[in-house]
Amino acid sequence: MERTLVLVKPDGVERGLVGEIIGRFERRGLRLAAAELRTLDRATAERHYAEHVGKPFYEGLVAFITRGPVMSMVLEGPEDTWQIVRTMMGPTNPAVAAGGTIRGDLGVEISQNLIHGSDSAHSAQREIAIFFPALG
Ligand code: 3AN
Repeated sequence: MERTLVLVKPDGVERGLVGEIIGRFERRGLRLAAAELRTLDRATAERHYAEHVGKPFYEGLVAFITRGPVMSMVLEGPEDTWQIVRTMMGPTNPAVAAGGTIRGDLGVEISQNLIHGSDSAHSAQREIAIFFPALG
């Protein structure tokens, strides 16, 4: 069993897509291990996006992720569950995401790309510790 962190970002919550997105993961066979709707403070957002500090889109990214509630969750499944989730999400830029992926079916803009998923087993561990320290 392996766990990964997923966030439905503020755009997804605002558009009422939380159920649609969680439903896709559940239908695929992944299990919810934890979930909480919360508005991130700046410190948590900065911790989460530490690898992007200094990039041109960093300030916009922090403003976006803190503008309203995110649905944070831990999903559980087989080995490399983080990879299953990433494949279902589609690439970072929804404009080039294939149909059948979450971003390809539901989004069009990179700055409003609906969802975050950990990009490795190591990132999953780090991010779960930020959002759900009790699971660590
Ligand atoms: P992903 O969310 O697919 O893991 P990352 O980790 O490379 O992508 O980027 C984190 C977030 O930063 C993305 N979800 C997106 O919102 C934003 N982002 C990444 N690259 C760009 C870019 N070139 N322009 C605007 N926003 C970006």
